[in-house]
Amino acid sequence: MTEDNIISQYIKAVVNMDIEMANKVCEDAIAKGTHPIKIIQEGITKATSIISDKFEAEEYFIPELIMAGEIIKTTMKILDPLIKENGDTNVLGKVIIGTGKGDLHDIGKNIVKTFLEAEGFEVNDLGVDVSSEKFIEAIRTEKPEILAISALVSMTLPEVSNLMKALEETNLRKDVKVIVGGAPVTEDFIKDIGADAYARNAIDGINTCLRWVKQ
Ligand code: B12
Repeated sequence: MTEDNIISQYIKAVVNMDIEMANKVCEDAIAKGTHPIKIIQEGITKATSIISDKFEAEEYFIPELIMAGEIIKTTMKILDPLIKENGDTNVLGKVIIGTGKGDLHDIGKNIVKTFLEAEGFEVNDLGVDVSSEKFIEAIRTEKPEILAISALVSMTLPEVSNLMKALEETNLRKDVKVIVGGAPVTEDFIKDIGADAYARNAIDGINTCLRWVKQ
């Protein structure tokens, strides 16, 4: 079976909520030499986009979103160690990462974290539904080079904007580069709130972070 066929089978298994098949196909893909990042970029991304369309079309509901989240988490348990294994061991800089207030999505954030660690960043993950106060406290005490925020639901965007204001008010803004990612985030939003960068996906985000620390 070709690599593209294996990825298609993975997508089909996730969309059909077949966790056993998804795990089996993922393990087969790895055994046949498929790069873990290809499974994320082509498999997970496409599967979640199909599930999202079905959710919007009211073919799928919350239980399917929850199940899809669980399936992807088990895939990431297989892929995580493989990505880190091939990673860099020099510490490039420190990143504070978290999902913004009001948002419980963490799959994308966790992928970004894995990639950052694989590249050699030290990452402190504050988790999900992180308040501005918690982000500010972590920046004050840990002095990271980069603040990475994930926002998947539109209602979290005003919270990210409030966080940027709080960074200015506490005089910490000049000390950190801020990158924001997640489906509802746009370049215009980033400009409006005065963050430094937007990332379409994890690879894009990691490349920006690498550019910053290697400048
Ligand atoms: C799985 C899922 C869930 C799971 C989450 C499980 C988990 N542990 O994360 C559960 C069931 C909990 C869930 C709940 C809800 N969800 Co939901 N969910 C999804 C779904 C289908 C997939 C998200 C996902 O994991 N994608 C896979 C990852 C790999 O992609 P990603 O998150 O986009 O991350 C990539 C990039 O965006 C980027 N990235 C992301 N963050 C960051 C951060 C940085 C710094 C960088 C550099 C890059 C980066 O890199 C990642 C890897 O490439 C999306 C659909 C979608 N298209 O996103 C809806 C979606 C996000 N959910 C949605 C909704 C509405 C909800 C609920 C409100 C439903 C409800 N009525 O209760 C709740 C919200 C609860 C809350 N307060 O957060 C909407 C949001 C609409 C909006 N714009 O506001 C979406 C878009 C579905 C839809 N089409 O309507 N959901």
